[in-house]
This record gives sequence, C-alpha cells and structure tokens, in this order.
Amino acid sequence: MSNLLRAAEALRRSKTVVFFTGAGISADSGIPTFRDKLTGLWVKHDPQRLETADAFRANPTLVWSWYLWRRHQVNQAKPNSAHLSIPRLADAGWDVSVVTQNIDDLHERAGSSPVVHLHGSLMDVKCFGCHRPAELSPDQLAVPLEGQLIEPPRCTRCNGRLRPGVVWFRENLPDNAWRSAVRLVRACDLLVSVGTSGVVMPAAGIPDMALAAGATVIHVNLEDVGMDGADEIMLVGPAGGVLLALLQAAGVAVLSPPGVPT
Ligand code: BV8
Ligand code: ZN
Repeated sequence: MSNLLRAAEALRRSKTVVFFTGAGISADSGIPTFRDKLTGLWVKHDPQRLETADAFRANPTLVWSWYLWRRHQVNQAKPNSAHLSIPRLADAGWDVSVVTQNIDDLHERAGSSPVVHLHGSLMDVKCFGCHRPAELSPDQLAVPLEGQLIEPPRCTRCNGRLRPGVVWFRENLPDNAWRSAVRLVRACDLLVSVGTSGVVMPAAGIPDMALAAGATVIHVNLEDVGMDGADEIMLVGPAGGVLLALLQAAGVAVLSPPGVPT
C-alpha cells in the first residue's frame, strides 16, 4: 500500500490530530525557511546569529530592523493551501490543534485554532528590560528601507529597549505554550509534522513524544527525512500539495480557493 494510502487510512482512523509545523509550511507563502539564503540586506547574516539575546545586546538596531523586515514580509504574505487544509479537517469533524515553531500568523489567518506558538510570535513585542508586553504605534512599525537600520523603541515604564516577543536561542520556551503543546501531543492519536528540519530542541522532540504516547506520525517534507518507524509515514513533496492529497485520499472534501498558492 502506498504511503499516501497508509497516511489516509491513519487519518480516517484518527479523531484527535495535532499538526506540528515548521518554516516549510510557510515556504509556499513566500516566507524563506531557515535553510534558504536570506535575501537583500540580510544576505550576509546567519539567522541563528541574529536570534539571540546577545546579538540584540550587541546590535539592537540590526536585530530590531531584521524583525521589522520579517514582520513586513509576513504581513505581505497569504496563507497557502497547506495552512488552509488544516481548518478544513476541523470543519469535517476532526479535533484539530496546531503546535507551531513558526512566529508568523499564517495559521491564525487561515482559520486554525488553537495555535500554540512554541517560539513566540512576530506580532508580539515586549520590553528587554522589564519583560512588560508593549504595543507599537503605526509609525514604529515602518519597514526599514533597504540598508536602513532602525533603533528599537523604548519601554514607557522602565525605558528599556523593546524586543520581539519571540523565543531566542538559549531562552526558555514560554511555560504555558510548552505545557499546552505537551498536553495536546500526548492526547492525540495522529501527529502530522509539516515542513520542519527537526533540529531545534526541545520542539524537535515532539514527534517522538507523540510516538511514545501511542500516536501515528505522518512526516510531510520536501525531502525524505528518513523516519521509518512502524508508526511513522513519510510523505515527500510540497506541504500544500501533499496535505490536499492526504485530505482528498481520506475522503475530506477540499477545494483550494482560486489564487491560493499550493
Ligand atoms: C532552550 C524563534 C533551554 C525566533 C527560534 C547549547 C547551548 C544552549 C542551548 C542549546 C545548546 N545545544 C542545543 C541547545 C538548545 C537550542 C537548540 O536546539 N539549538 C540547536 C541549533 C541545536 N534550543 C534553544 O536554545 C531553545 N531553548 O533550549 O531552552 C535552555 C535555556 C538556557 C540554556 C540552555 C538551554 C530555544 C530555541 C528557540 C529558538 N528560536 N525561532 C525566530 O524565528 O526569529 S528557532 C527557529 O529555527 C524556528 O522557530 C525553528 O524552531 C527553527 C527552524 O527550524 P524549521 O522550522 O524546521 O525550519 P528549517 O528552515 O530548519 O527547515 C525547514 C524544513 O522545511 C526543511 O526540512 C525543508 O526541507 C522543509 N521544506 C521547505 N519547503 C517546504 C518544506 N517542506 C514541505 N513543503 C515545502 N514547501
Ligand atoms: Zn520595561
């Protein structure tokens, strides 16, 4: 039996599904993954060197400008058919949750709920000094012009610099997000891991956590990520096309609306 038919059978048998997603699910919306070479101003930077508190301390303007640019990119992007397939499954009667490593809001804009952000959100801002959440005014959200670097705004309470509300390397994940994710993953009977290289811990341990709890795991990736456990199924291809094919093979009516990238 083909992997697609095995996966469709596992989906039909399941009731509670968790979609565990990484940058690959947003690739077809034009958001570069961490493996893609950065473009333009950022081409000489390594994301992992920008995503740390030390980098922000050393060069707050560079890091702040990078996140402003990424936020602009996400605002320009649209959910693709992979994002849109997930709420389709919920509409068809499955109990569906999303646990994502992504900091974009494309799952929410596709209609998914709940969405657990393990690594925070581009849309959240907080103070680097007192950690108080902050709101930005429209002019503070202006996109840096090519080559322009913008100072991060200051906290109205302690005058500390504002920073993106994301989890940087060597920072703990938000307790509530991690606890919600663990609860959802341990309770699901199917976990669909979409577009992740499985490098960053502790998030990368989630598929194994699902397997240990007795779930089946479907991996969706452009490359064969070589997971061949008895309860693992590998579906190779772009997330949009693969998820549409999976839902159709499981008998879920899905029509991707015109103009949605698949
Ligand atoms: C922590 C938010 C406890 C910010 C991110 C040594 C010292 C200290 C820590 C560590 C250490 N060694 C390990 C660690 C832990 C560290 C870690 O895992 N490091 C790695 C590099 C080894 N983790 C941490 O630090 C975490 N915190 O452990 O706290 C602690 C505390 C103090 C001291 C020690 C420990 C926090 C990690 C969170 C970092 N923040 N993001 C931001 O985004 O700006 S990580 C970020 O990178 C993402 O969130 C994601 O997690 C990761 C990227 O992975 P993916 O999403 O998988 O994306 P990637 O590009 O890699 O892959 C894309 C995949 O999609 C590919 O497989 C590709 O084939 C596929 N694809 C592409 N296109 C498509 C597709 N598939 C389908 N369709 C397509 N169209
Ligand atoms: Zn403050």
